[in-house]
Amino acid sequence: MKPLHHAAMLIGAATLCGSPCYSSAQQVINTTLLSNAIHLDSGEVKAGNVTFDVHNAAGNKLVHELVVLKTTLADNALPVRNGQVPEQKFKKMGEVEDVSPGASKRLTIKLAPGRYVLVCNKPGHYAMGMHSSLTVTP
Ligand SMILES: [Cu+2]
Repeated sequence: MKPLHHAAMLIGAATLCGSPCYSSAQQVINTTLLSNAIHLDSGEVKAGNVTFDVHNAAGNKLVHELVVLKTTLADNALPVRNGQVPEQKFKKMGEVEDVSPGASKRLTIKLAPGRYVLVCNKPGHYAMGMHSSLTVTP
């Protein structure tokens, strides 16, 4: 009885060994879409798989999105044409389209070290302040 109990304890400990045990572990950024901002709970992550847990909490009850662009430009300094950031001018890493008011969607992408900008590219929304920057460290 006693050795069995011991084995169970070891398995339990192994199961508890989650993300901090491996450097390649999943990193989650809680991303909140607001009418005039995009809030990240962390503006810096390590290179590897990054999951954006995107929640639309905007008070304007509009559908929003999250587009991840690789650029060294400041998040408030992107070019705008007809109310939108010309995504084709950047390396687009991924996006979450059409997040309904109050809803959440997830996006997991692999990011190399560098600087990224996140925007909502619904017409006019970038200019309203829906952008944020993210730094990925080696
Ligand atoms: Cu938006």
